[in-house]
Amino acid sequence: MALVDIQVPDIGDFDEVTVIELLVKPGDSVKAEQSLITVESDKASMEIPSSQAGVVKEVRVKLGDKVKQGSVVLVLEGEGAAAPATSAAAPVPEQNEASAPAAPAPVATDSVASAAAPAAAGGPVEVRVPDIGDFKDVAVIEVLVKVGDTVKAEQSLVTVESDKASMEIPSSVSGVIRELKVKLGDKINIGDLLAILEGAAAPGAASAPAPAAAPAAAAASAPAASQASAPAPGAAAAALPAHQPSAPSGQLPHASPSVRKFARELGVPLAEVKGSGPKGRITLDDVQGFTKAVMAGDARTQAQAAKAPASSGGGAGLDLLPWPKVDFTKFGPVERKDMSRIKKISGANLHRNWVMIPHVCNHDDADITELEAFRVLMNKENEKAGIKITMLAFLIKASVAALKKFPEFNASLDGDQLVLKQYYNVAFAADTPNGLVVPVIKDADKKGVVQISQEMGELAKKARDGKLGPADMQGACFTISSLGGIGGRYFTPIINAPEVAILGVCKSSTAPVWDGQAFQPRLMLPLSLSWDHRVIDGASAARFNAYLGQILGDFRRVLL
Ligand code: CAO
Repeated sequence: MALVDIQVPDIGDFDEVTVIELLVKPGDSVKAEQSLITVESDKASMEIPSSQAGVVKEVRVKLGDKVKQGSVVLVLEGEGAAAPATSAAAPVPEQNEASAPAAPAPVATDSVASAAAPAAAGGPVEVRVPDIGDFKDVAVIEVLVKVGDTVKAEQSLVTVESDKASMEIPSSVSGVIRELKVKLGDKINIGDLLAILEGAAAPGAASAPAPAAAPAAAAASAPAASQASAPAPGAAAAALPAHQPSAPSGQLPHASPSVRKFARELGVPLAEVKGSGPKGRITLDDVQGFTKAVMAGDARTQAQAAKAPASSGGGAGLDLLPWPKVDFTKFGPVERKDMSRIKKISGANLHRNWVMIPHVCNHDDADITELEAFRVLMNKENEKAGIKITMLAFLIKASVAALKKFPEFNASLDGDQLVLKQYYNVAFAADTPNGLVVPVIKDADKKGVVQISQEMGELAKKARDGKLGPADMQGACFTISSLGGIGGRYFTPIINAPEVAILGVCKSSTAPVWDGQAFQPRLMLPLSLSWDHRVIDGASAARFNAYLGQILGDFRRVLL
């Protein structure tokens, strides 16, 4: 197998950039397009991917190194067709072109600064997105200024991010922001209007050719963040932080695209994470450390701790007491164990959902005497087929009928809008040795109870074996958490945001039920429905539960 030098591809107008993260080490197998290192200039960071698959033999750069187009990043023992070893001086070979970041070549600061419509001195000036290389439809992930702010030329206005790179877009002129034309989550392209400034001098950069190199001093012009780091569009509800963003820290969250993405997945507000990297850059470890602290109940981060005391009663923060710190060894022997990855992630999500959604829970009982008898009979008749029809499969089918009748339960909140889904994907909580996971039965409305039982069995096995992929756990409209096989009477399940309701089910038991003349022994299934009171009213929830009970009491109603 040939050894191949993987070089820094064409990174546009950047002259030299600093290596801020090494994402692989010798011995690692990498895929084509997998990111190898993260580099950073004053205004942009980007990941440099591998041009081909192979095994890393030698990493030729270290943290803090300056690299430029043609610098050798690492030596790879390539898979498949051998590629000639290349030197930095040779023209970038074809296979290395593929290693240009998916959104390559953010342009240098100075050429960025030239994108303002010239205007009379002091009059309104339009600041537009400059030439940002091959970036298209990049998402605004931070808005760094607000209307009324006075900005200097070169001061960053927004941060945008693609898969592999993030960069700040500075103002081309100084002045006061009169109108902001972009908001978080907007997708922007070259030429789009960012802001209108007034009191602005005619842009100097427009009249003079931009110097070639990005001045190092521009870093000093990065403004204090005026907003906490915010979740990406689409992930809006899912990625909201577990606790309220704190007051501005006065520090722009400084992190590479992969760290930002990781933080968004966990719902970690970057503005509240203290960076331990060079120049206060936030690393993956910092994000993990923050999550651990939140999990341990130490939700008052440095930034929050600096806020007004609890007695201020502003209502914005939770103003909780710090988590008690106890030396348990004083009372007896203890063992410390790291939380599993699943527990850490699901814990952070559950905490956010619990804190942010106004939950209300209704309890009811469904008479499943006939349904259980039918299920047992079906399983007996189909013993040979090897598929066990479960009560949970009937519950999924019954839930679909209820979701159809009460569409606001099959919805998500997006700002002031309700997104009403016209598909019926139902998730179920599955207990695994490593923690709770929530696989999804897709299009449950189009499937019969037998097929649902079969798919559930397969998904539950995958869950226990730790083999569920992201696709298995995405797209749910509604979740059922069944503790029926274990026990208990009722509980209050936490809504799986951005869904708006969840059904908890406990163990059925035979109870005396009055039929108008006498008590009859009936098999009763306890139902606990938690719902988001921002979307659902109490009366609807009671109707939903009652309807569910009617269906479970007589499944023929599903046909109506
Ligand atoms: N009442 C009485 N018995 C019930 C029941 C109910 N509501 N639901 C299931 N059972 C019985 C089943 O009939 C089965 O009995 P048999 O073996 O005699 O047939 C037994 O309990 C075990 O059922 P199961 O667990 O195999 O199947 P399931 O469909 O009930 O559940 C799954 C599958 C994946 C949901 C379950 O294994 C699981 O992980 N449950 C835990 C979910 C959880 O942790 N929720 C909490 C989330 S909040 O922290």
